[in-house]
Parts: sequence; structure tokens; C-alpha cells
Amino acid sequence: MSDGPVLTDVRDGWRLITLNRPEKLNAFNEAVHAGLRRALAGAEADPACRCVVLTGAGRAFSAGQDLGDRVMGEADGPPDLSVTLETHYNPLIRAIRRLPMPVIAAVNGVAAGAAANIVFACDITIAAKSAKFLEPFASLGLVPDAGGTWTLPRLVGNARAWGMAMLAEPVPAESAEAWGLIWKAVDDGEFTATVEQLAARLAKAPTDGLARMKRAFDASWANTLDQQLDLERDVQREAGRSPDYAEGVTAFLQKRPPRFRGRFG
Ligand code: LHQ
Repeated sequence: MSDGPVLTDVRDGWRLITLNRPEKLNAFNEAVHAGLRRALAGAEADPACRCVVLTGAGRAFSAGQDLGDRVMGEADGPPDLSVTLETHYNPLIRAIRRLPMPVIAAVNGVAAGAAANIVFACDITIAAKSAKFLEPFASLGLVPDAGGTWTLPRLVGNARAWGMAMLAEPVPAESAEAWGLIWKAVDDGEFTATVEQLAARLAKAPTDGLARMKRAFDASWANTLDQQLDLERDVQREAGRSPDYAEGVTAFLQKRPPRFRGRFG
């Protein structure tokens, strides 16, 4: 399925969404945002879809905001960048976090600016070893956006988050893995197979359970331990009533692999 500069490939239980402006290193403009918004909405609306993979065409994952786009500078005065954030990036980050299934960032090449921060909003990141992560905002007099000031210190701590943001030096994929910024850096030759195997595995997972995990982990940042224990009690009540819990226990007792149905909502 093609939607302008964003492609959707429907696989067995999962969807591969590809940013497809390789001649611009998949930089984000309004058409990319619109296509990605539709692609994520399509994944959510399809009950057979239990995992989303986000990747880039060509040699980059994405160079972030298209700096040549008209929203980055107006002929008649300075731009109001908050409009772009409010209209596009903030809803995108919220959509990824609220998508009721795991989102894999498959980082095939450089991820810069807002695109790096979109990656950090995903649930699991696999990067090719040749990929790198760059927070270039300091080179532009800007502040990390698309959730970067929130996700970065939580993923890697203040020292590395502030170093990445203030020095704007690229972080190679293997360092990103060592820092805990991403799940795994894999050899370039194994990248596609690793991503596809992971997506296929997650497409057979108890999807609603993973969606509850996303909710619980995300809520934890604003909660005290007491509040979080209450929340765990509540989501576990829901989870315990789900057919996938019954299947998981039955499969364990029958010593066979579980056959989770995933999405019930
Ligand atoms: C590009 C871009 C690009 C256009 C490479 N735009 N053309 C959002 C909106 C609202 C508020 C403000 O903030 C934001 C969030 C942001 O994302 S701001 C940050 C925007 N991104 C950047 O600052 C990254 C700029 N790009 C780079 O630093 C490098 O291009 C990277 C490190 C990504 C890749 O370097 P190389 O592999 O050496 O490639 P290159 O620099 O030669 O780029 C290839 C082409 O892509 C080149 O065009 P050309 O016509 O000369 O071949 C670049 O101009 C173009 N390109 N990034 N963001």
C-alpha cells in the first residue's frame, strides 16, 4: 500500500511502515506526517495487526524535520515552530505511545533530530550497526522536541542525555545499545531478518497485554510507588480476565506453546 511518501506493507499479523523520501533522507514534511498518521491509524483499525515496524527507505532512517520546508522559515518574519509541533510531532508521539500494540523502530541508517526522538518514543529499537543517532538541535539553536527532553534522560540518564543534546555529536548504534538507548544493534547483513523475526514473534504475542504494559510503564513516570501499585492491581485485574491469560495458563499446564489471539477490543 502506498500513501505518497509513506509506504505500508501488510504482513502476516504486522505492518511494515516505511518513510519513503530517500532523496531527502526521509526528512519530515507535511506529506510525510499525513501519510504516517494514516498508516498508524490503519494499523490500529485493523484487528489482525498486532505489531508495527517503522523504518526508512534508502540509506537513512530519517534526517528529522525537512529544514528546507516552508514551516522552518517564513519570508515575512520568524516562523512559529510551536505550530508544527502542536499540529504534527506532538500528536505523532502521542499516537505511538497510545497505539495498542508494540511499535518497533527499525533504524536502518542515521536518525537525526525529531526522527531520533520518534525512535525513542517507540517500544523496541533494532538498529543496523552502521546507523547512528544524532540530536542536532544545538547546531540550530533549538531544543530537542518530539518528546526528546522526556525520553532521553529516562533512557540514558542526565549525563548522556545532556551530552548528546548539548554537543550534538552522533552516537553510533553499538554505543546506543551499550547505553541502553536502544534494544539491539545488529550487523547490517542481519538487520532485515532480525527485524522481521522480531515482528513475527510480537505478532503472536498477547497484544492487549503488551498494550497494558505500555500504559503501565508510561504512567509510572508520574506516579508514586503507591499509585503505581494501585495501577498494577487494576491492569492485572483486566489482564487476568482476558482470554489470552486463560490460554497462557492452559498452554503452560498442557506443556505446549500458547496460541494467543492478541486483540479483543
Ligand atoms: C536534508 C536534511 C534535512 C532537508 C539532510 N532537511 N534536507 C521540527 C519542527 C519544528 C521545530 C523544529 O524542530 C523540529 C525537529 C527537527 O528535526 S530539527 C532537526 C532537523 N535535522 C537536522 O538538523 C539534521 C540535518 N542533517 C544532517 O545533519 C545530515 O544530513 C545527516 C547527519 C542527517 C546525514 O549526513 P550525511 O550522511 O553526510 O548526508 P548529507 O548531509 O550529505 O545529506 C544528504 C542530502 O540530504 C543533502 O542534500 P543534497 O541536495 O546536498 O544532496 C542534505 O541537504 C539533505 N538533508 N538532512 N533535515
